[in-house]
Amino acid sequence: MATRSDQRTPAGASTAQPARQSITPELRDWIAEQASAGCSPAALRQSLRAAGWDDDVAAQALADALQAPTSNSPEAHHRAPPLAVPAPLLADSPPFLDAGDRQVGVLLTLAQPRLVVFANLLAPEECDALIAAAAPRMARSLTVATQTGGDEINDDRTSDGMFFQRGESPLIQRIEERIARLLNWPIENGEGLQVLHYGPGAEYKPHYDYFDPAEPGTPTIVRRGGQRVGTLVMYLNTPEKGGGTIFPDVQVEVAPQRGNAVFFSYERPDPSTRTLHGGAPVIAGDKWIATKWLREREFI
Ligand code: PD2
Ligand code: ZN
Repeated sequence: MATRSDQRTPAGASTAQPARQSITPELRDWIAEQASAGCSPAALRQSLRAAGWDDDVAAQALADALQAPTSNSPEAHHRAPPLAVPAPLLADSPPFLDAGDRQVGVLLTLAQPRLVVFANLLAPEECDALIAAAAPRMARSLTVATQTGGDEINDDRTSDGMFFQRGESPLIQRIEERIARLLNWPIENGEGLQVLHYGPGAEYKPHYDYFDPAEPGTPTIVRRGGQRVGTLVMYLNTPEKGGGTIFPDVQVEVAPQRGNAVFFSYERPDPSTRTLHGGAPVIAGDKWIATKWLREREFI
């Protein structure tokens, strides 16, 4: 039987099964992937039984998955249940949040899209140290090529950038721990921090950060950690003019100020989240940011 190297057992099944088993989107996706890799329904049913699934549930899951679109398909995302997303603890409207080693200010919150502007997430020295560590490694920014799942130069993004490895230095590790605490999201689910530099006139045209389910490269991309479900853009300097982060659907513009950050989450890969956003052109001076994208699952 053909199995994917990173997922050898039916998703959702474990040795300790709950009394009532339910057919999760992960299980449906796993079945669809195995079937498209050439595995017969009978062999799949046997695998599910061996993994502890009740035979009736296995049969229903097979019938379901082999006729319904998967949760990554464009037809599916309207009816797919919302994904869990990172979420700062804002229920009692605190002016500051405890991010472990730092109190972070809450300047603005919006419900739809779910958006929060933070103050003093990074100390000025941390911003300077990030820029200094990133500067020698900058190259013309690439974006994920949704046709193939690889990287490509994109004319919509006229900035230079680089990625740090997760935890690659004590500074990066400390900032990542702070972000994980602030956003209530496992550190392992974060992509490596990306630093971008925009010169005068440079911009990042409006886009969504999730991977479009209609693009052919998306299944390859989301194999590593699932969908993106949240974005944190941290401002490492204060441009003289321009360079705000814009949200055209709700006509919001966040002013880039050193140490501050804007966070937004998206519970499905769909424009209904109103998370269309862009980096407005820098009018004078330059702009440095560090972006942390958060995935559904561990990003290896
Ligand atoms: O530079 C920004 O403000 C910006 C705008 C849109 C950054 C990103 N997207 C990003 O890093 O995804
Ligand atoms: Zn973006």
